[in-house]
Parts: sequence; C-alpha cells; structure tokens
Amino acid sequence: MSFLLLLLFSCIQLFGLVPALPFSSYDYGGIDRSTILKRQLPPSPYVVTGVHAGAGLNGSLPLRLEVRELEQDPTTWTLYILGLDMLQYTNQTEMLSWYQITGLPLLLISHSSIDSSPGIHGRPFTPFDNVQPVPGNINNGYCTHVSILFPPWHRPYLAFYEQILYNLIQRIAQLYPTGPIRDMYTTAAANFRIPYWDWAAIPAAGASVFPTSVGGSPYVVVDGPLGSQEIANPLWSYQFKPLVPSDLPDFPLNQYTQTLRYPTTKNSFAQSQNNLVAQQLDNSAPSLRRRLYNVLTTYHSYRYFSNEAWFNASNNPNGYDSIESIHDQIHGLTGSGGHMSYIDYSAFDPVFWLHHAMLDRCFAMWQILNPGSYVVPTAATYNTFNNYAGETQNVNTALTPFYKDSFGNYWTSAEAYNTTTFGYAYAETASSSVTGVVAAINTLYGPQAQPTASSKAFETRESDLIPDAGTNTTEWIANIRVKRFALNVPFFIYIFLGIFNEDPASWSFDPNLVGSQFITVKGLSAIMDSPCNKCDPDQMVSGTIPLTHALLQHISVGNLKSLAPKDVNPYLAQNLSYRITLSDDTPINNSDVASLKISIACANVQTPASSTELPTWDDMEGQMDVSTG
Ligand SMILES: *[C@@H]1O[C@H](CO)[C@@H](O)[C@H](O)[C@H]1NC(C)=O
Ligand SMILES: *[C@@H]1O[C@H](CO)[C@@H](O)[C@H](O)[C@H]1NC(C)=O
Ligand SMILES: *[C@@H]1O[C@H](CO)[C@@H](O)[C@H](O)[C@H]1NC(C)=O
Ligand SMILES: *[C@@H]1O[C@H](CO)[C@@H](O)[C@H](O)[C@H]1NC(C)=O
Ligand SMILES: *[C@@H]1O[C@H](CO)[C@@H](O)[C@H](O)[C@H]1NC(C)=O
Ligand SMILES: *[C@@H]1O[C@H](CO)[C@@H](O)[C@H](O)[C@H]1NC(C)=O
Ligand SMILES: *[C@@H]1O[C@H](CO)[C@@H](O)[C@H](O)[C@H]1NC(C)=O
Ligand SMILES: [Cu+2]
Repeated sequence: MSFLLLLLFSCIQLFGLVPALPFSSYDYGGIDRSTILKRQLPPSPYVVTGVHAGAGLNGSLPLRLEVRELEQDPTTWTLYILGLDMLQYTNQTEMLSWYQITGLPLLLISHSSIDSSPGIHGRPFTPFDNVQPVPGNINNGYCTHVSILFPPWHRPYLAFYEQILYNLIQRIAQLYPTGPIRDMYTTAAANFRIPYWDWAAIPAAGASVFPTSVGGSPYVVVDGPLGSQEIANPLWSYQFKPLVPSDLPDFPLNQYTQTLRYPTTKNSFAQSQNNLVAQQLDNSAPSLRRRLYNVLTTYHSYRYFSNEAWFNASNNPNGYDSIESIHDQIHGLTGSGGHMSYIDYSAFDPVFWLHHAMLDRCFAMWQILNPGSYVVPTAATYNTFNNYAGETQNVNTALTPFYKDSFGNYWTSAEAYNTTTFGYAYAETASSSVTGVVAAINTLYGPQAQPTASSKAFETRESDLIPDAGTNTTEWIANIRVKRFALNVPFFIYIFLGIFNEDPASWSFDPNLVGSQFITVKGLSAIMDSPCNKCDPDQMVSGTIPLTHALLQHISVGNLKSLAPKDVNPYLAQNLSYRITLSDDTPINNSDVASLKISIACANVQTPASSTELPTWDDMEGQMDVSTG
C-alpha cells in the first residue's frame, strides 16, 4: 500500500470521514441505462413547455410541494431521487445532462477557451442548443442578475429542468414490475412536479431550516425497480464525472470533484459541512423570515421587488430590499465558499433548484397580490450572453436560451407571466385567491407565525415577542447599499446588536447577529477579464436587514425601554456594529469597503387585524447612518 493510501486511511480513521467514492448510482442490473437515456435524444431546438400532464386534487394542476411535504409521499419521493440520480449519471457530454443543464450559466463562458484548446474534450462544444452570443459577449452566461428579468428568466429555466426530470421519471416508473406496483409508480410519476425548499417558514420542533434530505447524509437508501439499494444522495452533491478543471477554472472550484457546501479546505480533499450550513441558516432564520414577509407584503412595485440594482430614484427607504437580494443571502449561507457562493457555478449544487423553486413560488404569490405591476423597460446593468449592458430590457425581451416553439422563438417575460402556462401551481397560488395568498403569507411568515412546536432554533430568540394583532408598532430596518464589485469577490456584511465574538468564523453563528447580507459576483477572474466583465464597476446593489426582532429581545430582557426613536436611536448608536468577511470567513476591514452605506430607518406599522389582511406601513423615516459610504 502506498504512503498516500495509508495517509488517506489514517485520516479516515482519525476524522471518521467517508472517503469520496467516485460515485454510486442506482444499479438497474440487466437494463442498459444508456438505452433508457438514448430515447431522450433532444430535438433541436429543444422546446421548453413545462409539464402538461397529471392532475392534482379535484382535477386542478399538480402542485410543486415543499420538499419535506413531498418526502411524506414515499412513492413520488423515490421517483424524485431516482430521477435526480439518473440525470446526474447522464454523460456530461450530453445536452440533457445535469452537467450541461445546471452548468448552463457557466459552461458557455468557458466554451471560448475550450474551443481554442481542442483535445481537452472529444468534441468542441457549441453554445447550448446553438443559441449564439451577441458579438463580444461570449464570456457571459445567459443568466440575468441585477436585472428586471431576474424572476421571469428563472421560470422557464426551472420548467426546463422540471420537464427533463419528469421525462426521466416516466421511464423509471416503467421499469418497476408490471401490476399494481408499476401502476402505483406510473400514477405518481404523471403527477410529479419539482419541490421547493422553504427556508423562511418555521420548521417542525427540533428540526433545522435546512432539510435533512438535503444535508443529512451523503448516501440514501432508495427502493428502486430492482429493490432497495444504497446510492449516493443526489441532493447532497453532484459529483462531476469527471471534473474538467478548464470548464470550471476558478480556484478553488477547479479542485472540487463534487459540489460542496461550506468546504473544509480548498483542495480536492475538501468535505462539505452541512451541519454548519444548517446552524447558520437557523441563526439567520428569524431575519430571513421577516425580510421575506416585508418584501411580500410591503413592496408593491415590481421594479424594486424583482432585483437588487440600487436605483438612484429609490432613495425611498422602503425600496432597498428585493427578492433577489434575499436570494443572494441563501446562496451565501448554503455556499460559504462552496459552489452556491458563486452565481455562475451555483446551479451544479442540487440545492440551487430547491432554492429557485422557492423564489419562483414567492414571485407567483407576489404576482397575485400585485397584478398591475410587472416588467417595465429598464436598462440592463450587466452584459449577458445575449444582451449588452445598457440595452433596454422589457417585457418582450427574449429569455434566451429557452425556446418557446420549434420555429426559434424564445420565451419572454410577458409569456412567462403565469405558472399555469408551464403546467404547475403552488398550494398558495392554485386558486389565485388574494385573501388565500395573504393568509398563507401571514401564517407562514408573519409576526403571528408560530413554530409547529417549540423548536430549539427559535425558542431562545422569539419567545414573548409577538405583537398583538391589529395594533400599531414600529418597524426598524437597516438599509444597505454598496458597490457590488467593491472587493471583486463575494462578501458578507454582518450586523450585530451588542457584543460579539472576535473570531470572524463565528460571526454567522453569533447569538447577537441580527442578520447578514451576502454580496455576490457572477464568477471569479479566471474566465473573464474581470468579475465585472464590461459592466459598470460602480453598480450599486442594495438590501435590507430588519432590526425589530432583535430590538424586541433587548426590550424583553430590560435593556431597551421601547421601540420609540428616542430610545432606539441612542441604543443603536452605542450598540449596533457591522463587520465584513469574504465567503470563506476572511475578515475585511470596514474601511476597505468605502462604498458601503448602512442607514437606519423606521416606520409606524399597523399589524394585520386578521390573517387575511396585510400590515400597513406608514412612510419610512430615515434615522441615523451607521456608515456613510
Ligand atoms: C376538492 O373537492 C372537495 C369536495 O368538493 C373539497 O372539499 C376539497 O376542498 C377540494 N380540494 C381542493 C384542493 O380544492
Ligand atoms: C461520455 O461520452 C463520451 C463521448 O461519447 C465518451 O467518450 C465517454 O467515454 C463517455 N463517458 C462515460 C463515463 O461513459
Ligand atoms: C440621483 O441622485 C442625485 C443626488 O441625490 C440627484 O441630484 C439626481 O437628480 C438623482 N437622479 C435621479 C435619476 O434620480
Ligand atoms: C393564471 O391563469 C389562470 C388560468 O387562466 C388564472 O385563473 C389565473 O388567475 C392566472 N394567474 C395570474 C397570476 O394571472
Ligand atoms: C395607528 O396608526 C395609524 C396610521 O398612522 C393612525 O391613523 C392610528 O391613529 C394609529 N392608532 C393608534 C391606536 O395609535
Ligand atoms: C447598549 O447596550 C447595553 C447592554 O444591552 C445597555 O446597557 C446600554 O444602555 C446600551 N446603550 C445605550 C446608549 O442605550
Ligand atoms: C485593518 O486596518 C488596520 C489599521 O489601518 C491595519 O493595521 C490592519 O492590518 C488592517 N487589517 C486587515 C485585515 O486588512
Ligand atoms: Cu440563484
């Protein structure tokens, strides 16, 4: 046995780590998997339709369910796991493989380098399904961020993924023994829709916000057509087959043979620390829930709701947050230096799809509450594969590379307006009832939302803090505005109330953390001239960290008298502080991010008198600036 192997084994013994196996996929025995997959050869163009089959209760559209709810249905869950396994197993040279679908934002960027160095791959890559870049924009993905198109672009992207997974699942169901068992799987397969992960709702007693199906174990036992087998958990990671470092050229991502979350190291021995991901999500859960609640209930302009670009005009203190900004924070907390931390690499991680389905659901709920507000012509802040920065994007801008028909027409935001167009709904949106959506938002995310039973993550933070229904209260927020490329790499901004541990690695777990904001960049510099490739390097992005829940705690222990500005302002001036780290916990001096402006604002808010009413916010009043940027 070589020295290296010995070392490896002793490491395993020491740390109890599971060795990184190449992969273990479901073994279909005599059935040649390539014949199952061959029949999937894509027509070109590949038309994104979503799934138009199956029926939910009373003949309504099948619903996309919360991932923990889907897990309660073992038949559908089995098919879901086997479908993911099959998709991840599909040869990454195939267009309809996990690698190419999820790598779509990234792979296009690197095609230019692959083309110029033939031999790395058996064949030169072409842009996905032959959708060509506009001249000069080869070094950009299709994905639209800091853009008015952020929510609708991801809708056909998810429908595309759902459609491919659905097709695989139909084939897998047919592999079960004929008779009642196959019938059961066939019925479940016809109703399959992708699940979402609700990172804002209060989880069941003792459970983490982070589902155990996603972060609990690298292996999973699945009851497939040939019986029970232990396979690699396709929600834990995607294993590159193989890793092609030139496709993923940014260090340390060019070292990682599988997708990682909060990686232990920056070399190929790195392991995911899903336990730490779960802990930091739980510590930030009250903040995330309030952010989502505030954005869903008090943002009525699509322009501000949809994306994080800071418009000069939005000096309105109640216009800094957005669904995209909250989205970034989940990327930051699930990545912590792993794939989710880098937008262009993030979709390789299976959790990306659960997260984006959640965002699509929030978008769908918001649409029902705000039917009059949608995409308005807005200048793009970044180049994408098909659009130039500065070019106006509108409701008819093509959402490339997603074909709507076989004549080469693309989906547009106008056409992607309604989820029913793609054959699905969410429980909250199925009946398009405004009061139904309001009630769901209040119950799940509102001030009266309760844990199903007292759960560890929340009992210490939220007891006795629930305001009475139908009364006036004061909401306090910290608005953040910063140059996205302030550091050219992603970073976190943490806000604390009171003392906190000196160690930057502990900040996201600190009991006095009020909340944090992750600032993303698309990729790193290896594949672009700079992370901001031909974009405006001074582009400002913004977000909001709610403060009220933390202030109420300080009131409940007797340190702070009330939520009135005369009490809160001096309290914050003395006790509120902020810190900055990179996504791997490296601390950054506050003075090194000169563009960062943090300002405090508050508003009188009438809490809903019943679960079918929204809160009413009076105008925000600016208070002090913590940092003047
Ligand atoms: C289905 O119909 C039954 C009987 O009319 C009704 O009680 C139930 O609420 C319906 N379910 C849904 C999801 O609409
Ligand atoms: C994937 O496909 C390529 C090209 O057809 C082939 O060379 C390679 O061996 C395949 N990989 C696997 C793991 O089957
Ligand atoms: C942007 O802000 C500056 C300074 O506050 C102001 O002079 C200018 O008119 C604003 N422009 C727009 C488009 O709102
Ligand atoms: C989507 O279409 C369905 C069916 O036509 C309709 O009932 C529903 O109101 C639409 N939803 C929105 C948000 O417009
Ligand atoms: C609550 O706030 C509203 C709106 O500002 C105001 O009209 C009302 O008088 C307030 N009610 C109480 C009891 O203070
Ligand atoms: C800062 O916090 C401490 C402890 O919570 C409190 O005693 C003190 O009064 C606060 N400072 C101000 C100015 O309120
Ligand atoms: C932060 O700034 C101080 C004073 O300017 C300097 O001594 C220190 O090295 C800086 N720390 C980092 C991590 O840059
Ligand atoms: Cu994302």
